[in-house]
Amino acid sequence: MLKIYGKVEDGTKAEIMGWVLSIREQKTLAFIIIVDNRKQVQLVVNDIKLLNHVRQNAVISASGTVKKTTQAPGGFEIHVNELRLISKVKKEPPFNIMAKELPSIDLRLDNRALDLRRPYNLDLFNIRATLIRSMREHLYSNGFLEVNTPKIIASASEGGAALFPLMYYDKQAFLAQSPQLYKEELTMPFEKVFEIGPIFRAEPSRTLKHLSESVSLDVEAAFFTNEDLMNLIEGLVKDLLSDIWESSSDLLMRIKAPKLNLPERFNRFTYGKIIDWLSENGRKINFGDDLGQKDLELFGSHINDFYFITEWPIKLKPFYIQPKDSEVTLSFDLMYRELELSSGGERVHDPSILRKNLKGAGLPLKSFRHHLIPYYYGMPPHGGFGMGVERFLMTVTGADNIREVSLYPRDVRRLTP
Ligand code: AMO
Repeated sequence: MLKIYGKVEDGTKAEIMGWVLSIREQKTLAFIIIVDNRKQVQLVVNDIKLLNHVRQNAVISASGTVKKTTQAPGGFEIHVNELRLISKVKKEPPFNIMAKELPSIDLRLDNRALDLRRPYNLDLFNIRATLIRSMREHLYSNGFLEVNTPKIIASASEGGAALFPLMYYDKQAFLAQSPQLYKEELTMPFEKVFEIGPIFRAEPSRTLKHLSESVSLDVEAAFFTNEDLMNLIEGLVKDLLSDIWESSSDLLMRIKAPKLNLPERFNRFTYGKIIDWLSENGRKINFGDDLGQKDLELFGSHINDFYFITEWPIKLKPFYIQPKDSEVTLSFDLMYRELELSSGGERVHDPSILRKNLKGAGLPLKSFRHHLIPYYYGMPPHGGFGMGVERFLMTVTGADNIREVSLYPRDVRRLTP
């Protein structure tokens, strides 16, 4: 908490409370960097006796006068005449939050609140907040309604993907793997909806890009074609990048975020074209087989920016995706190099086709009884996509492990803190 009693100019009185990030002692004076509401402020202590038990991580309050200087973060420092220790450091911390060499990710995640105090993380999670705000603003300004759908559900929304079961009173329930079915239904009353919320995936894989609990931006719109959806997400990505670089370029530079290649128009490659290219480049894939990590790395490094993979085979897509013909679907994945950021497409809105697809996927019709109801009462043609917030943040910040961009990551091994 910082209070400056007047303009930021030499001699103005100021008070501050915050966390000590670092102390640099010289013979007769000391410089303290204090974190105030996620920003760094420099204190100059001319009487080092005032320091007493003050050390890194302690909470202090100080009062003094402002002095403008280009040497300090924010362009000013506070020359302290009173300093008070509010909360002492009571134990040796497991790592130094200012150390150049990072401790292991496990040690940092075990002590996450302390780790989040590292300047890198303060910047990163400020960028995340800006990103989320910008997602909201973009969708609100395009006429979308923000919604929240249940996270405790009675049956799989995607089929296939593994679910976390739980007991709901005396019944079996699951954590929602996606708001898919709800967002589709909501296009009937509301036409265009979006949700930013958690998705739960019982992912047995221990990879650098999968979490068991992730945050997803889910968008769904009546009357949008596959092409409309790709244009929407392309515009969204461009707006998000320009918003965060406009409002947070200093933070992005400090964390050494990469300058992303942003093409005029994102290329669209059909799945068929990609498997042809891969087979010409030494990786044989049969039509209908999924693209693996190695395939995406090879193709992604060749493209080197944002692009879409379209027309996925019917057999690789869930029951709700609209077929284009007897083999492929009206679907897309948005990629940045080898990383999948989003997937989506047009949906089936004819209840008889949906019933047929559910049966074909081996899913019990009984479990989808409620979901099928709106399809008989004016379900519009519709489509949408889901975009992983952490995946997008990895791309923006250059983080190579998805755990770095989640406040409290959950994976096969980690359920705490
Ligand atoms: P999908 O399962 O492809 O599609 O997920 C959409 C996007 O969510 C992110 N994502 C994940 N991120 C981190 N860890 C995970 N375990 C994880 N799983 C998914 C990815 C992915 O592209 N219902 C459809 C979307 C739609 O069609 O609207 C769906 O969930 O960035």
